[in-house]
Amino acid sequence: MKKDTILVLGSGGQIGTELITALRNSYGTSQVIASDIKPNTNDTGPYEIINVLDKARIAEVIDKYKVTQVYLLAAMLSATGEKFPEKAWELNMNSLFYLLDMAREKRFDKLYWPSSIAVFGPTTPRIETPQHTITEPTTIYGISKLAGERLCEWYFLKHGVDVRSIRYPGLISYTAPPGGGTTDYAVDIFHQAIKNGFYTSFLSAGTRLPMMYMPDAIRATMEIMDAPAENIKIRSSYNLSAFSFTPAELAHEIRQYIPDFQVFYKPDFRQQIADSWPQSIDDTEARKDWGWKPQYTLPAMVKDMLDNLKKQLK
Ligand code: AKB
Repeated sequence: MKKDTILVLGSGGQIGTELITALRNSYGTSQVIASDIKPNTNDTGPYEIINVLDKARIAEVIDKYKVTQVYLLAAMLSATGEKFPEKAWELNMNSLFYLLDMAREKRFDKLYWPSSIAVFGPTTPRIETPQHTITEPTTIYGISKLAGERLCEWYFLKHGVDVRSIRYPGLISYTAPPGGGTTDYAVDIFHQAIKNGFYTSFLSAGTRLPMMYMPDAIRATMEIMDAPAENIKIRSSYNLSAFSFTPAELAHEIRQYIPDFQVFYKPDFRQQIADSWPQSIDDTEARKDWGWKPQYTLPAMVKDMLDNLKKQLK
């Protein structure tokens, strides 16, 4: 078992649910403290109710368990953020400020904070988007992630804070549902395919976006945190890539298992957000610096999603 005591803030979300299990397998259940804003009676290890906007409460829990690493996963995503811009800004920025400050005060050693492909915008090159390129996001979520990236780098350069980050693409998983993102269709489509045999997509048939299966995202997250500090050359956030697809291509793959599956297209406000994001990502730097390599292809992901969801829904 590895050493370290880890606090995961926002552990009840799409990433947190699976990250907690993976971290507890590596570090031991008692070493990984799950936390979210609501009680969770299903959690099998240490659990604390924490609102990430309550700095004193975060500090209290860090001190109580002598936490050495923090994963700050609580955030408001792109689609919900457009509806509640002030709340999104407050939640996404203040929580990060608090944690970076506590890391600067040496309350704990290492911080993980997720960024997103949402830092890119309509003026960014959309194919094989490079690590260093134009970043002019047009969503509040994207603006908060870009500001967050700049803050992370500033705290590293000025104060030596060991903060590490990945720009996640859309994440696909069968355990916990995503909450309020533009890429959420790529999870919901599986549930509806199995339950009803049809799905109405809020993105158009040809909208290509970068995506990743959750086991790869969890592995990437743990690998970047495990890498020697000197290998982490980028202290804003790393591009990360697995595969890209459109709703029509995903539906085609699902039809290999559910031949009568039908998809209807009714784009809404999320179409504009998707149109401002890259279609594919160049993740050379992550591969070079800390050995990132995705394992799941689109067909492998679709098979695994359907196998697991069918078992679950039974
Ligand atoms: C969203 O759609 O908002 C997120 C993301 C790409 O960061 N899944």
